Amino acid sequence: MARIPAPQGLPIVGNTLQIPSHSPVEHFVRVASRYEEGIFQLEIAGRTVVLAYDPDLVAELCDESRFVKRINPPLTIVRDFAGDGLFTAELHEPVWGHAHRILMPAFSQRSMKAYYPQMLEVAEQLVESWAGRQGEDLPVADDMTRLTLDTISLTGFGYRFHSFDSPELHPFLKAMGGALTEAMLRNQQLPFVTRLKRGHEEAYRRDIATMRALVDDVIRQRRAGGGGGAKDLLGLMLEASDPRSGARLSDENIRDQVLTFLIAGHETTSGLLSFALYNLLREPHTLARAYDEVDRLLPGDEPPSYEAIMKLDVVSRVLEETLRFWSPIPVFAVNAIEATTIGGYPLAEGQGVAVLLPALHRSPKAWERPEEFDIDRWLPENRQSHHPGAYKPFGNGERACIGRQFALTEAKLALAMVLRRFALSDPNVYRMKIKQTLTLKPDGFTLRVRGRRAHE
Ligand code: MNH
Repeated sequence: MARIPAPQGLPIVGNTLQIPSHSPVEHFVRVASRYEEGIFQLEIAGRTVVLAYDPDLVAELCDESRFVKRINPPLTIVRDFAGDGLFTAELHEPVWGHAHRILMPAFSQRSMKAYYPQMLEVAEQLVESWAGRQGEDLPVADDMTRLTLDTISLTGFGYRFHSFDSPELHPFLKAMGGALTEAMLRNQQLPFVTRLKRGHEEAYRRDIATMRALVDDVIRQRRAGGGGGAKDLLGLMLEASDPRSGARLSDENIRDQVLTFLIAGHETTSGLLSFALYNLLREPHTLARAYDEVDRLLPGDEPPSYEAIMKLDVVSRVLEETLRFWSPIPVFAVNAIEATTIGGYPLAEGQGVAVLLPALHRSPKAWERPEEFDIDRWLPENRQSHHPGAYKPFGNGERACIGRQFALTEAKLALAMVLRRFALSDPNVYRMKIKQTLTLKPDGFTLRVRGRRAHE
């Protein structure tokens, strides 16, 4: 049987010390470039971590009869604050099924149409805010975070952060960034090191308390407002029961879900939009096609209709190719249900395998000219030839992203509103620098806008 390639480590600590604590994924991608096999393993903090990025191997890992998502580090650490919300619950915990079935209807295409007026309201705030700052360096990732946080909280919970009214980001975001970064660091530490870092522990507990206090406020406001009626995420969680078992969600579980959605529902979409704007500025030809499309499908100054946004094709493909090139979630993991092999490599029962998306999404085995940003890969006639294991920005199977349509609807709308109103430029010639806090974002990326319409 084949042996999984493994870079040499040190006794006891294995490869732990070779991994830069604030950019583990960039390190993994560098290591991946050395192993054409599309799989390697590391010893990190006492655990054997297998990473795979060969599309054939990933296609096998996506077979749900053989592999299942289990809650291992770093997700066990994220569970400190997300509890048994959808993202961090075990598949076999009954509460995962209850919440999944109660919430699925809230993510149907029909629900997206129902959320659309509120999505539009927040997208208009972004555009107004930028209209007042023409010629300034705009902090892209921060403003995309304002947009996506306000969107999920307003549509999901009827709660307003008013992020565009303040030059500072909301304290919730600072607490969340701190907690996610700490989870990433702990994932690479031996437990005794974590225990030694008392200051980190205190800051971590404070950040979690800050996030929980906000969640309590969201729920309190809803209950004070009569609690009832709303068909948004919070309304469903407070009132609906699981169609299969009749079970309702406990108050504690609702808190975990609200926090899960506040985090999962904005952090990644903010990264997607930031990377999309970065790509458009690097590809003037694609940018020109996008301007052209919004001018054609969204003429005039009227707010665009939901139906018009759904017709956007170039903008859609910009997002799909952005998710290939820069996946905001760079890694997801599955575990072998039984001892097995993939491509001849042995895996013990329960062994975790992390799918390394940046390497998979640029695998020369699956993609022609993988380093080129080419939205025409996503034309219907070209899609058919895609390798079935080569593109997994939203994870896989039953545990794949529940918010995919939500993210794509929101991102299409925001990008279209920006492109219709502004010419984008990057006089500072930004060079990509990734910031990782479990998810990825372009660090320090700014752009400038000026009105495209004659009177601006
Ligand atoms: Mn989302 C799971 C990527 C937007 C809510 N999401 C996942 C997974 C990936 C992912 C990958 C699987 C993780 C794993 O296997 O461990 N999500 C994204 C990306 C975007 C995104 C790239 C935006 C772009 N996600 C959103 C939005 C929401 C959301 C928006 C909510 C409104 N995601 C979730 C939830 C899960 C999830 C909840 C967990 C689903 C489950 O396991 O039941």
